[in-house]
Amino acid sequence: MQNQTSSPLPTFFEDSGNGRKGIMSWLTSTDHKRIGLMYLYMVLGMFIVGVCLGLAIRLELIAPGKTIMEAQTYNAVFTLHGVIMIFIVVIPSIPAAFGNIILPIQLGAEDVAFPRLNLFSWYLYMFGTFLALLSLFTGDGPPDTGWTFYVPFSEFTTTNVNTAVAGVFILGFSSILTGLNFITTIHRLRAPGLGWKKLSLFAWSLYATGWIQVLATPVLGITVLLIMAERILGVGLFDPAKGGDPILYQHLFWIYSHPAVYIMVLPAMGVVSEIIPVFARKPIFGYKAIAFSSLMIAFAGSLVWAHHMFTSGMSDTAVMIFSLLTFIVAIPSAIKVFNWIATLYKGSIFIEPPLLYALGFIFLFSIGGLTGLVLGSAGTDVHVHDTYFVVSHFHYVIFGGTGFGLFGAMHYWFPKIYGRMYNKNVATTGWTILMIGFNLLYFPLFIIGLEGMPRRYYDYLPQYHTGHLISTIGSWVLAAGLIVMFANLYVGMKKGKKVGRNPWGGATLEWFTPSPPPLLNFDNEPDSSRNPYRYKGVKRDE
Ligand code: HEM
Ligand SMILES: [Cu+2]
Repeated sequence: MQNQTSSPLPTFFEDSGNGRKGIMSWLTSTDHKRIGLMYLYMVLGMFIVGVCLGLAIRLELIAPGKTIMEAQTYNAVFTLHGVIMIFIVVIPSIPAAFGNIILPIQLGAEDVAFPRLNLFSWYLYMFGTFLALLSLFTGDGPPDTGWTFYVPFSEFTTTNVNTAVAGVFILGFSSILTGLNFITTIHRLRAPGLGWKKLSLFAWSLYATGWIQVLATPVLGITVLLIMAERILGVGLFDPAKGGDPILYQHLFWIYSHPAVYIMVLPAMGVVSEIIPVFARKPIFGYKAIAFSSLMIAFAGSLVWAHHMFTSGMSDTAVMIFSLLTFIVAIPSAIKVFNWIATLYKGSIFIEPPLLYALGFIFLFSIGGLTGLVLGSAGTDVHVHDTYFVVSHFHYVIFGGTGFGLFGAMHYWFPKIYGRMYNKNVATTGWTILMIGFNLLYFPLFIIGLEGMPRRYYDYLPQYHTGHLISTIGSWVLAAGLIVMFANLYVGMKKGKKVGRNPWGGATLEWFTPSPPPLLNFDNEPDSSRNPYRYKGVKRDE
């Protein structure tokens, strides 16, 4: 991975800053770029595991009755798929990987505020992942509760819930510390002249995300500890048989897990806000509105958790209030979408793979967001709650949203990180296959969901067969798209054409340093007082 650059300084691949060589130079590195890459590779590796589990679920559902696995195995497979995708893949994906790699450079800083804590967070992440995977092979077999660990079932299932929730607890710590590190970095390490109004929108999105990570994640940590207290010590908190309250569990769980969807999606929105103006060659429309809407989403998103509980038997007043509040979160999300479209309007658009992913995000996330209103409206939610409509909705939001945001970030910052360019035609082909596969896979699920197909079921009535069949075929198309995308990036990393500092003509600070950047990020003082979205005079060097 060595590269020449126009700079006399060695790249961060060549100079680890700790005097060590080989794998140890990575495992002991406090360089934010190396830590970010270690997150990225782990996240992508675990993503592939999660995708294989998803493909297994789809294969089982290709026809009614048993196809490839037993019912109990099925329960374990969808639980693991959910746990891996949510806690190990999507939550750390953009912030821990690209936040780490890009944020300090965009701020004109040499590293994050607490580099050693940053490395420690990565080890916590590895340890939490290890525990979650360990739950597969120890005790009474893998957990079968679904990623939500709902009580009272999670209290008396004999499967290995304890190890899995211990893993989630540790993963939570990693996320909190990363959030804390980013908040401090943004407050303290901005280069002179880089005021809040010159902050990149990606940095704004990480700032808003950081606050959710710090404030909401502890609630999840305590909640899963309480599950363990109940399972191991027999304390009666949630189990009605012991005088506990299962609805209390649902409240505590969703007080974290709804804001967590914004931990997942805000950074992706930040990526999209970076990509759109660069490829439209136009200053971002509504900079302040986009920055402020991130904070508004973080705030308002913390008040809507009980929209997951409309059918749980809570009071009608609570149902109405949470339904209303949910509609309010739609406003800042829509503000962003309108501003992106307005940025594209009359721009001199050049279509390249990062832009395709950003457009894919807008398209898929809008479908996910609008169907979210169907779920947020208490009247309609009662009919589709716990059906495949929900499964489709959240895949459009988290996979179509965060997943495509992550792929967009990979294609956008790839030349910066490796100093090379992947094959753009193959990247476009991969994107096209992914878009077709994605919609084939998930759109039919809206329809069978509306018709009443419940989620988390192993078997189904024959009337749902066509929808399931199309969806399973779609999962193969999607997998093919992923293979094309990953293979292309891998080849590009090894053999791609070398690029200079600024292959897209971006105006945020990372584009003014060599590709790959040197250890301390810059070879000469960057102009940190420049407007990050002003493209006049910014040359695109190919
Ligand atoms: C090839 C890709 C994927 C396929 C084929 C797939 C398929 C599925 C299927 C069939 C279910 C089971 C629904 C049920 O019975 O309730 C499911 C659940 C789920 N998926 Fe995926 N999925 C994929 C990717 C993703 C991604 C990228 C994410 C996260 C961003 C994700 C997150 C989840 C979650 C959280 C659940 C819920 C698990 C639970 O009910 O406990 N999936 N997926
Ligand atoms: Cu929610």
